[in-house]
Amino acid sequence: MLDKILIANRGEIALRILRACRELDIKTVAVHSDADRDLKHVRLADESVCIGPASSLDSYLNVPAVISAAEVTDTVGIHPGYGFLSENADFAERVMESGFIFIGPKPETIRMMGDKVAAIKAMKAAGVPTVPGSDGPLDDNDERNIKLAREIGYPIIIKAAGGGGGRGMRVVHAEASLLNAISLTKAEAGAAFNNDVVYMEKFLGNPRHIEIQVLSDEHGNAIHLAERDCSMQRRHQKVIEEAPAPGISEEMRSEIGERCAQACRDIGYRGAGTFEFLYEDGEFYFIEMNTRVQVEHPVTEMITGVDIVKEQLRIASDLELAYKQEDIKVQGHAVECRINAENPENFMPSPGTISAYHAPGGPGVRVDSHIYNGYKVPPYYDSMIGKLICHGETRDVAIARMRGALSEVVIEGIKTNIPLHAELFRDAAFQAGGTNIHYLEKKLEERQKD
Ligand code: MV4
Repeated sequence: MLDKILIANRGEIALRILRACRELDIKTVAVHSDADRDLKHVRLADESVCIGPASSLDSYLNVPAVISAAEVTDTVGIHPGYGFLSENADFAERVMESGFIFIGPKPETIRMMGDKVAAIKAMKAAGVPTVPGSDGPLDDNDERNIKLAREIGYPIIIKAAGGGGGRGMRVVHAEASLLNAISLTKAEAGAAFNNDVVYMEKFLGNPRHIEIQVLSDEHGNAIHLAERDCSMQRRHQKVIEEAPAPGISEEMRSEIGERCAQACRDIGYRGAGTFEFLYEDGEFYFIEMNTRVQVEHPVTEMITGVDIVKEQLRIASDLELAYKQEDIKVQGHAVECRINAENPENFMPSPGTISAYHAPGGPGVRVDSHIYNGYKVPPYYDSMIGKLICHGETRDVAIARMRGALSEVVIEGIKTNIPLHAELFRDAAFQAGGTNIHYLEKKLEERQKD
């Protein structure tokens, strides 16, 4: 097992990684910005290094500063968490070249998945179902693009190969606007991602966002940990996640899950990963792969009993997965609320000092958060200050526990989105299950009118 790792992140995920290390007897190095000296995981880590000023560009995204901190502390591995440098192939490469273990996939895998055209091509070749589309970059042959769009059938969507997560996309409803949409998306993509490659897909009007968690080791073992439904979102920011996804049968789960696991074996995937799908009319369509641990990993942990971060550390230590596919059984249901320091009415960030904090508890209640009484939420980073996760034997029990937990939690001194969560957990459509990616934005629009 790795002897010592550097946690190249902050907040709740840095604390989550530290907790996994403690269980595995791995020493920890926390790196932090000037603004993050008082983070909980910095206090708990064996060692800590300040790597720069508050601005994340100069600290958490500063590759030489992170590598230097690893060098001075004699670190063996580097865990990037999510966000920041986690899906930066050049960083993963620099980590390896400097003699450290990158706790994640190989740089070439990260690079391939960052190129959405290459990712779709590889996954389609590996038997993962994809969205009908161009199956490659669009060229500048107007006639061919017009013909392709007719064959796919409108509406279609033009996406940037360098985009992802909702950046660099344009929906086209009719042929009259096709060529203009292609040029515009190409120009924007060139400016934003320094890569003007675009591709075409059938546009799905009312899909759900369902993703499959996978783990793959360096000994040819790959398993899936069922799916999560992340459809409750606003402006590409997930608000509530759950596992399993409502209405997905055990047969569908093993069919799509095994295809993802096989794709991992085919491409020699290493570590934890997520296959993102759109799900509409009973069909899965692959859109992107995430090569990191995700914010919403706890709902999967709650229904499978697998500690995903511990498995990442085992895989990076060249050990075999601790589980075979037949060991994985979906047990009950889990829901997660992302708690943000923001105004619940207008979603504006609300940094400041937490003047009172009482965490919820009870059966099936998990809190993944770095906050404490007196903690000052800085204005420089993402506004998520923690996650509340509830598990139960059934979805209804998990939801009832979440309602209780939301009513129990006290966070004073800053505004949070807890009132929004309380409203959603009383929402009839959410309670019924299976709402699509547009549900929350439509509901908020309706609320504006009233
Ligand atoms: C789509 C789509 C409909 N049809 N692709 C947005 C984020 C990026 N990961 C992919 N996205 C979408 N791709 C086709 N062919 C609709 C979206 C989309 C979306 C997807 C997942 C979660 C939220 C979303 C919100 C708006 C649009």
